[in-house]
This record gives sequence, structure tokens and C-alpha cells, in this order.
Amino acid sequence: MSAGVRVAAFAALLAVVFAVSALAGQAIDPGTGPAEDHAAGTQHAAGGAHAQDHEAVAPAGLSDEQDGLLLLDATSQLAAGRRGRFAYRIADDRGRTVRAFDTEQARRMHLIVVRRDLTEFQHVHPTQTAAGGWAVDLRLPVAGVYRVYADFSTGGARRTLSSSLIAPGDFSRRPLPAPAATARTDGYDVTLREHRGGALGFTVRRDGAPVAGLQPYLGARGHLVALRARDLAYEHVHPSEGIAADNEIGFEGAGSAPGSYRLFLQFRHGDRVHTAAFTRTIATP
Ligand SMILES: [Cu+2]
Repeated sequence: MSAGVRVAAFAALLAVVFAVSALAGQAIDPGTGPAEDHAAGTQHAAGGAHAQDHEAVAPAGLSDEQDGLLLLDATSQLAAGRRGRFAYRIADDRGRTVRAFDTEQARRMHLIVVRRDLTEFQHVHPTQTAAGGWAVDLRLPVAGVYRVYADFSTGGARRTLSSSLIAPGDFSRRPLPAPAATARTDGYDVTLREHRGGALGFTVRRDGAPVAGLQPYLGARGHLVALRARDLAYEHVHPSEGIAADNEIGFEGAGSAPGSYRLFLQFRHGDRVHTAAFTRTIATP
């Protein structure tokens, strides 16, 4: 995020906070018409402010509900190793299907799927059905318990709702790999470097030389999803300018609370999307 965008975002947040204060004032004023309307308005606006707060501090993706929006009617089981249809809808607090979504990172809906032990990762883009819900063909490669995150934005507020999904069969939990500075994927070696202040820089190399011509993927040079091992708290961040060295993809704010994380970096090169996974542990101070 550039400094200009950052300032604009902060200004927008302030505007929301003021709007909430104003609405809250009206809601408790007995002389201002139907209380129910005001209460609903307050809740809605407060939700917006909350979402912005959460993005900076509280973990996301731990619930099927956020700010009065719900993930409903999600497919709860798929056979392992076969393509199956995963469907769900986003609803408001009265159960009505939400149909209007903002385009965020070139798509209106992002769906992240991980196995509970963080050994499997997918990032797909469901399509909206005529009824307003979402559906995508998914193939869970192996049996296990999975967690699914619907990552989207409505009315300018980004939210992440999650649900669990089971692929029946025998499986055993694999331990989180030990932290390592380098991960190999599709013939690329990706190195993770921690900058001062907790920013992360990734360098993609092939045959020892940094890969310079990374292609934009969904409107960014890279995408980073950080999942906390103990509770699967979710963060999805995009590159920040000015913190990375040459040929480095830099991110700020991924996994700032103590714990062990699995980081999934996605980048595009050679017209293909590649995913590199890292374990990162942040010590308790
Ligand atoms: Cu996406």
C-alpha cells in the first residue's frame, strides 16, 4: 500500500468511526423515529468499522460469522481424490443471500482451502450462481479435515468467513515442518528474509539466480496467506512497496502475534502460479 493510499484508507476509517458515533447518538435519542431502523443502521456501520480494525489487529477467519454476515449452506463433505462441487452462500443476519460483492484483487470471491495440519493449500475462485451463491469444483487430493475460507469484500469492507470440510478416509496428522529460510517449488528456490520491524521479504531464484520478471498475479506481485497453526487464524496480505530489496517481494503485517505459522507465498512466473510454503515461529516476548 502506498503512503497515499494508506492515508486515504485511514481517512475513510475515520469517516466510518464518525458516522458510527453519529448513528449511535441517534439510536439512543428517543426522539428520532423508529428505533429499530437506527439500531440496524448502527450495527451495520459499526460492522464496517470493526472489519477495518480487525484487519490490523484481531485474527480473521476463525468463524462462519463476521459483522452480521454468515457463511451458510456450505458443502460439508467431499470425496478425496475426485472433483466435487463445493457450494455455499453469504447471507445477512436475516438469512438473505448477499449478492453484491466488490472486486478485490481482480476477483469478487477468493476461496482458500487448507488441511487442518496445513499440509494442503489451494486458492481458487468460485463463480456466482444464478441464486447468488457461490460454487467451485474442488479436488481434495487426500483424506482429512479441511478448513475453507471465503475471502471477499462487500460495501468496501473485507471479510473472511470460514467453515470446515471433511474428506472421509484414513489420515494421520503430519507435524508442522521446522522453520526454514528456503522452500523449493516447481524448480524455484524461494528464500524468506525477515526485515527489521517484522516485514518479510521473499526472493525467488532459479539455478541460483534471482528471477527478475515475476508476472502480476491477481493484481499483485505476490500473495501471502499466513495461517496460525494452533487455531488456523487467517491473514492474507499483499506486497508493500519500499520495504523490499531488488528482486524481493516484501510484505508487512503477516503473523505479528506469537505462535507458529505456515506461510503460503503465491507468485506467477512462466505463465503459471507457484506456491511456496514456509514455517515461521514468532516467539512469545
Ligand atoms: Cu484469490
